[in-house]
Amino acid sequence: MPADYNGTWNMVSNDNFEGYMQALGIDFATRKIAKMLKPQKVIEQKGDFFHVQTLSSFRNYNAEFTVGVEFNEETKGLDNRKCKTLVTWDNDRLVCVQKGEKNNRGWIHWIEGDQLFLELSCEDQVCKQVYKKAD
Ligand code: YOG
Repeated sequence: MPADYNGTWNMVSNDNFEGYMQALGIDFATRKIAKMLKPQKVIEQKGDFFHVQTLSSFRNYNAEFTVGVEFNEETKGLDNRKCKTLVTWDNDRLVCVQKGEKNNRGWIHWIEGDQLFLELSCEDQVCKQVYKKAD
């Protein structure tokens, strides 16, 4: 039985998002706006199938994937790049590798209690985010 990520999760902290956005080549004006956001993750999981929505007042991002199945990801509204993306289980952690123009790109999710953790990596930058489960 894989871990259960279902739910609505609200951001509580966002460490080095600036460095992550710079590594992705996001322009200054967009970074200024994006830094102020407190996005929400809405996750629907059925076994190994995930629908992850990252919602904010500025932009939304939508990802659908099955763990273990590589797919073509286009980061629309983010850095607008194309990646070959694969998400796998590492015990109860979700580990994502985004192969493309940027080196060392990917993310890791895990849950501790009512908190959802996310580490986003690109090149030499790591952004650490924490979300809390909504009531
Ligand atoms: O999530 O890959 O949960 O897809 C990363 C933003 C800011 C837009 C969001 C909008 C990267 C301007 C998705 C913020 C910065 C800045 C809310 C992270 C790029 C552009 C959408 C992600 C995974 C794992 C699921």
